Amino acid sequence: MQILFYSPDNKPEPWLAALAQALPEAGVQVWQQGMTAADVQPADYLVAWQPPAAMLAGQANLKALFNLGAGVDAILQLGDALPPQVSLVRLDDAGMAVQMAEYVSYAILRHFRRFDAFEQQAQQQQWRFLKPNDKADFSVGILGLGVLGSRIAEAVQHFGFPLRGWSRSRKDLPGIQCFAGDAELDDFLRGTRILVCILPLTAETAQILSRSRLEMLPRGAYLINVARGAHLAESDLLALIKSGHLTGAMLDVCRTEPLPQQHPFWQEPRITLTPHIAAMTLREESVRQIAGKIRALERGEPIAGIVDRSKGY
Ligand code: NDP
Ligand code: OXD
Repeated sequence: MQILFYSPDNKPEPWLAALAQALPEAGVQVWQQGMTAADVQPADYLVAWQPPAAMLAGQANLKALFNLGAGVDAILQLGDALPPQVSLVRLDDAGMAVQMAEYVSYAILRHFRRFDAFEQQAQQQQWRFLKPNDKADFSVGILGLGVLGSRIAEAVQHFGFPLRGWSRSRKDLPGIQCFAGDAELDDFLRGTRILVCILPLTAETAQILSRSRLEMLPRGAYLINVARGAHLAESDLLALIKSGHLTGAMLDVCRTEPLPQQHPFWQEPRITLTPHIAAMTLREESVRQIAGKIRALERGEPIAGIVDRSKGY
């Protein structure tokens, strides 16, 4: 069995060691920029994050492409370069869900408990009481109730926030007011004080956080985007914060990453930025999951996590 590996950070060695340990029977070749089909052995499986189309050239024996992340938007942009008979497999939690739950819980509590305001006071050496917020006024709404969104919901539920979630198909989750489909999005937004976006980036969800949608949130709402930068109309967010409709945002993802130095987000103190670290790919867990799935495929068994390309996730 032959695996072709690619990671844009150009540090394949620890991945090669992990793959060799988990799948000693496999030969693994690293794909590098500039390689042509003639440089590459025919592979059965690709394991990659943000692979360029050139990596797929001439790979006629390919059975599956394992994405080293949950979001497959970058791979689907390759279009026809990824033949339809090749299964595209996303990481299925692999240690990301608990990280996502930690990040979003922190962001919610930091805002709800007014730690963001206390941080600013401390910078000015101010020891001043601020009136606590009332949890009943802080309904948390989660856009996306998949692998990561449902784990966020489970974590947030423990703190007693009123909780609502939105997905494409209808869910029935205890303690969560569930909304489904475009027809119920407006109602979902109107009752959401803290909005969490954990949707995949698809043709339907791109730019979903636009001015008209964010204006449906009640005045004083707060945004947490841990999905993709292209979900958000960035200038609309800034305008709504400046107008006071939104109190602020915590963003782990931006349209251009790294965020350019001149981007106005850096100058807006009500926006908290992190560099796409909400849930990182964990090497050991990911390789263990991928190795298990490759073995299952080799035995002719079905696996979880195959992307439905017609839906885009
Ligand atoms: P899943 O595929 O498991 O879940 C996606 C959820 O979004 C599902 O509930 C799905 O509905 C819902 N959804 C998709 N399209 C629509 C739509 N048009 N209308 C309504 N609901 C929709 O994905 P994950 O939870 O694993 O990951 C979500 C995203 O998080 C990834 O695609 C990635 O972009 C991002 N991510 C960010 C990371 C970071 O560090 N910032 C790390 C990892 C992931 P249904 O259940 O009905 O199918
Ligand atoms: C992912 C990510 O999609 O890290 O896994 O953003």
